[in-house]
Amino acid sequence: MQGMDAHARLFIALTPPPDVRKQLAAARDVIHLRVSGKPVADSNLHLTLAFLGQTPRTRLEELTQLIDRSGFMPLDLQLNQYGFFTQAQVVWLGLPARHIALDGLAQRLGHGLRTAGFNFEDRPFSPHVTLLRKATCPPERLPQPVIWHANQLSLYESVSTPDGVKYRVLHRVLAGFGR
Ligand code: 2AM
Repeated sequence: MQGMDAHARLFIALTPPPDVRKQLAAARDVIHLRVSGKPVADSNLHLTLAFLGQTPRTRLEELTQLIDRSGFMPLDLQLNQYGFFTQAQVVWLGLPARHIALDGLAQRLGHGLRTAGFNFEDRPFSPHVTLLRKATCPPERLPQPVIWHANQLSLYESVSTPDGVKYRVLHRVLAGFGR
């Protein structure tokens, strides 16, 4: 397409339904009362399963098929673990323990991406929702846990705009409706 970059910065993530998005935003705001940092916009809240980075747009169709065939089923997540990535200066909300079905989904996606030859960075999976960027310290007190019945898996493009980064859903699959 004319004027459009041949590559897109992509990642695959769980998209919260509106009620969970509200709870995540509320948790972020409670933390932000005590910790300075840049709040992640409501519309950008997500849980990343696989990060691809710069990817040729010519491979988008292949990626949507891979996501459709990932065997995504609903996941019940209880997010009540707050943390701080010191180097990235990120305050996050995540799970208190390993979640077998979530880990399995991330593994299947990673395996599919590697097998198809995508430029997939194979870091240990550390499921989290980033709430604050450029944060200075970990949160002191924990707000209410967030219960997330996850039923939407999305392919996102990260787009830089004058108003900051925006995450655009390019493709979505609802749990149990993949191919
Ligand atoms: P973060 O929220 O902890 O920064 C879009 O940038 C999403 O991809 C974010 O969830 C971000 O994690 C994640 N991300 C960015 N770079 C990554 C990398 N190299 N490996 C894994 N995830 C990454």
